[in-house]
Amino acid sequence: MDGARTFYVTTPIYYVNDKPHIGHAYTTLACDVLARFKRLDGFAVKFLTGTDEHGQKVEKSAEAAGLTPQALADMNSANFRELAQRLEISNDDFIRTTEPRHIAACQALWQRLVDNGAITLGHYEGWYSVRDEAFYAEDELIAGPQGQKLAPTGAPVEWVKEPSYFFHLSQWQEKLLAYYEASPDCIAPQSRRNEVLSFVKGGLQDLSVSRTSFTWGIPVPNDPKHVMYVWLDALANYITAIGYPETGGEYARWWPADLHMVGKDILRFHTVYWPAFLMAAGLEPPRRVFAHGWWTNEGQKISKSVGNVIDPVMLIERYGLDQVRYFLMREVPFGNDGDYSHRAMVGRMNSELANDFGNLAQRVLSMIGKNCGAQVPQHGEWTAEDREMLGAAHGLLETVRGALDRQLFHEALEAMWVVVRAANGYVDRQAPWGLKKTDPARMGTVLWVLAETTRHLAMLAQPFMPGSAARLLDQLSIPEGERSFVFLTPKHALKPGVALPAPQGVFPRFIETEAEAG
Ligand code: ME8
Repeated sequence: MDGARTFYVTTPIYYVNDKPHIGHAYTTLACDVLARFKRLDGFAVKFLTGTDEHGQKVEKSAEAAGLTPQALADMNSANFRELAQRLEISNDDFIRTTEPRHIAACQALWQRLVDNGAITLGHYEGWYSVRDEAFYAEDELIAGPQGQKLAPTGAPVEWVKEPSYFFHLSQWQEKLLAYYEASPDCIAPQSRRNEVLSFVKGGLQDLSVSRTSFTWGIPVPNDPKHVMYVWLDALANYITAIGYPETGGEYARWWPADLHMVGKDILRFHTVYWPAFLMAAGLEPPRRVFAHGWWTNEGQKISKSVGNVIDPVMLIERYGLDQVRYFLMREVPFGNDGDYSHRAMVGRMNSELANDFGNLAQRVLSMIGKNCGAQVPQHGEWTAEDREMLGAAHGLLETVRGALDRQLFHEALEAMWVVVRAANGYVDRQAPWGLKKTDPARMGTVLWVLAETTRHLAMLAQPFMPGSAARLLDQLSIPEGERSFVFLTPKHALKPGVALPAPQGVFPRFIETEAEAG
């Protein structure tokens, strides 16, 4: 793949104080769809995920659980790795911030920032939220129900007073604004970009980047009483994984990252702090950060105290992996908040997967099985309607590519379902079952058009629903080596006469039990 265009995509690294939930699954899945799409589209891809293991939050959770921070990190990091496997995530690396490679990279980055005069020793006095692992200014705080001060996220805050190293963020305002200006696509969606711009235009304060009141972190080089601020440590994972402090080889190949996918709550860290750290170290800022929205559960905010946390493994067991992958990517315009509900899940699963796509494939493949000797049929001249159907299928790659380059997963899927619905309409109008006796040659042409349309749909479904798409492609006898998108051309269309295996349904319906329907 040398010389191929590259695509480097990252998930946030997840805090090990918590079990994986739907939010983690969502971010990782979105990156997986992009990584798979780009690989099939001829890119060399690096897809990174992992766990964020240092900081006061993890230290406190470990204490509460009666474990050492390392033991807690080992246990929960394994849970995240396992979730990635359950979701069939195609990540190329899994980074842990307690790994020696990361500690070395972080310390090198720190040293570079010190050498460049971007970090100096001072004294911090101000508000800190352990839950958010973030510092807040007095005027950002809100009043809690008992009048207590809270972070704008609702998290508790405490007053911190200790010696600290500072990163001179205040000096980066103009350069950050110039970076946003020069790369209009570096923050998406647009509303998030506006949020960041107005935050930076409002002025930036220097950032405390070390702590002395606890020890679970990466020691500051030459001053081990201090551990690095967990966000400086965490953000650096994106360059550790490509070999920093080496800046040739792998680093040069992948950096700047094409996309950091994040949730809306961690936008500021990725679009203000991170590019400033990088520029101060003489490195390039990322190409793009996309902030997605948050899920609620049956209309309610998800929270541990309410007890409505959604376990992605439970969803997979109940509805099926590809059904869950499809739902999460289709239900909500990517970037917006969205609501998970059993009804919505079953609705998508039964109407769009089982009825629309599943039925199309099943009808076409079983008619071919019964009436065409279980072989790809011969086709004759195209009618205008045939051409229109095939044209819609051929146009799909470009539409889906355009949508995914803007991370609009829902638009990509909607474009595919426009073709699914058009194909179902075409079957109904052409009624190939009636042609068997009257015009078998025409029946062959109609079924060929439908099978070729199904091939396009199944190929493009691969990034979203890898298992189901593979089963469909198997049923169309598409060899494994002919499933990348260069094969989505008329030249590589289905060859008449190729034997097809017995068709099998790919998208089962969800049957409600009485209790569930109740
Ligand atoms: O923030 N819906 O880790 P994290 C959608 N370690 N997304 C949700 C969600 C929900 N209900 N709840 C959480 C961290 N998320 C840091 C990242 S990166 C250098 C360091 C998302 O485990 C949230 O938006 O708290 C975030 O993107 C992700 O889960 C990880 O959260």
